[in-house]
Amino acid sequence: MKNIIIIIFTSLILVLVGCSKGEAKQANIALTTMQCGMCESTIEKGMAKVNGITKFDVDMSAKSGHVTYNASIIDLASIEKAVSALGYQANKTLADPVAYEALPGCCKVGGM
Ligand SMILES: [Cu+2]
Repeated sequence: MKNIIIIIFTSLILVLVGCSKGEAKQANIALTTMQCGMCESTIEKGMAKVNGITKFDVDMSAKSGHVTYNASIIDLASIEKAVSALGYQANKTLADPVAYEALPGCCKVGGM
């Protein structure tokens, strides 16, 4: 009887740990085309609206983003697309040309 309780308990814990691990994922995204603090806030504000993204921190000096997301709602490719839709390159996903054109001059590559 004691053994059965231990087995049930152990499997319950394993299931709980397994679930939380499967959902919350983290990744670094290279944001090579960002130029200034305005880019940072554009990306952070834009990403905050995307369903499935829990957190998106932009590191200006490193030109990269650290994202925490729910893998059962969104995948990395969709996150890259969402960044692209804001006018920025994400990893190897190129910026959406229309969104890029709409960016302020200071936010364009080599812009001023
Ligand atoms: Cu900018």
